Order: sequence, then C-alpha cells, then structure tokens
Amino acid sequence: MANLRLASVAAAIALCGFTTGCAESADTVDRTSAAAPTTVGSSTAAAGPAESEAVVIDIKIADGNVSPLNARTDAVVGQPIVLRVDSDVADELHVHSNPDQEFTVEPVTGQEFRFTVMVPGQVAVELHEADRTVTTLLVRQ
Ligand SMILES: [Cu+2]
Repeated sequence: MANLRLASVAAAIALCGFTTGCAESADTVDRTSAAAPTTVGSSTAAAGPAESEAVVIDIKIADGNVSPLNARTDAVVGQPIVLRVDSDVADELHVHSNPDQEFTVEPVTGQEFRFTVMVPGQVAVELHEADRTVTTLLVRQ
C-alpha cells in the first residue's frame, strides 16, 4: 500500500507588511526576459519619451493618512521617477526594485526623491512606518 504524503506547499507570496522590515519578501523579479540580456545591433525601438519625461508621484502624509494608497503607476525601464512628498511625520520610503532603494522622509513639505528602475516588473513603493503601499510601479521594458 502506498502511503501518499501530501507535501504542504508554503505559499511563497509573502506580501510586504507583516513586519516593517521586508527587505526581500517582495522580490518579484520577472525572469522571463533574463534569457536575452543583450540585443545587439537593433536601434532602440522605444519612441523615446522615457528619457525626457519623468513620472511624478505626489505623496501626502498627514494625520496618519497616506495619499495615494495602493495606486498603480506605469513607467518604463530607465525612466526617471520622482516622488514628491509632503509629510508631517518621519518615515521611510522603500522602493522594492532590484536592487531596492530607500529614502528617508522628513516631516516637511516639498521633498523630492528621484530614482530609476532598471529591471522590468512590478515594484512596490512603500512607507514602512505607516505600513502602507503608496503605489505599485508597473515597469515595462
Ligand atoms: Cu518594503
């Protein structure tokens, strides 16, 4: 008699937020494009607004409220992304790109944090103290 044991598969999709330190948990690297790292000889197919136009995300933190919340933001690999932050508390912005990036939020208005994402995929932008996801960047090649 075969005694079948079902292996319990732990769900690997651990959403960031069960602790404030979520360095690796949302490492959702899209590996489908990893097989072709170099495309030799073809001129850039992109129409090219990526370099000139930055994606600007206005973030407001006031009285414990964060805006926007759980938004979605389209971006392109290499495109400048600017987080403009008005806050009344200190916090930490965590960009779950590869590698991840962190920005210290001060309790002041008019802060700007600029970065780029070089690996396509979904990149969560989180506030660790507030424990909120501001937006998820949908970064295309
Ligand atoms: Cu995080």
